[in-house]
Amino acid sequence: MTQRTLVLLKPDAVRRGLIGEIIGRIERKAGWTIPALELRTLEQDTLEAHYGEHKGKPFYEPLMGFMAGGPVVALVVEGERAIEGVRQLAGPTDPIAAAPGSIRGDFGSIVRENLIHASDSEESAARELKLFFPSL
Ligand code: RTP
Ligand code: MG
Repeated sequence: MTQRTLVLLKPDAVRRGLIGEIIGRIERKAGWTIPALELRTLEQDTLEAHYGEHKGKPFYEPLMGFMAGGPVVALVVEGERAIEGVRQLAGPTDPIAAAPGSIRGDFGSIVRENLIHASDSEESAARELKLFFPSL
């Protein structure tokens, strides 16, 4: 089942020079491709639309500040079961709970600064792909 998913390398990943390391892991998955990729600083309205499900939670405002604090790399990953697959590469939200070998487990320690976002369902992927790459 070929899927497309929206991935963001968060500002901490870009700032720390981990773009190549993280994209390399995605590229090495057999048959997966990257049909679109862009470095950009996210506007407030894009961020609000993207993380709207978390509005009102205690971590929402600091998350917005963090995500707007530097450029991100937005990319589309396409391939066999890509939605579940990128979530597996990323590991769980809390980098300390994430297993070594996962992106968050290898490089993160702070819950907010967990390096990568990946769509969590087909519905989220459709919504997020339209938000970040409307012409694709
Ligand atoms: P994401 O949406 O970024 O792919 O991450 P996720 O599904 O693993 O986690 P989610 O629950 O959707 O949370 C979104 C992002 O908010 C930050 N966060 N901070 N307690 C906290 O301080 C806290 N909880 C979540 C993280 O950056 C998380 O990835
Ligand atoms: Mg999420």
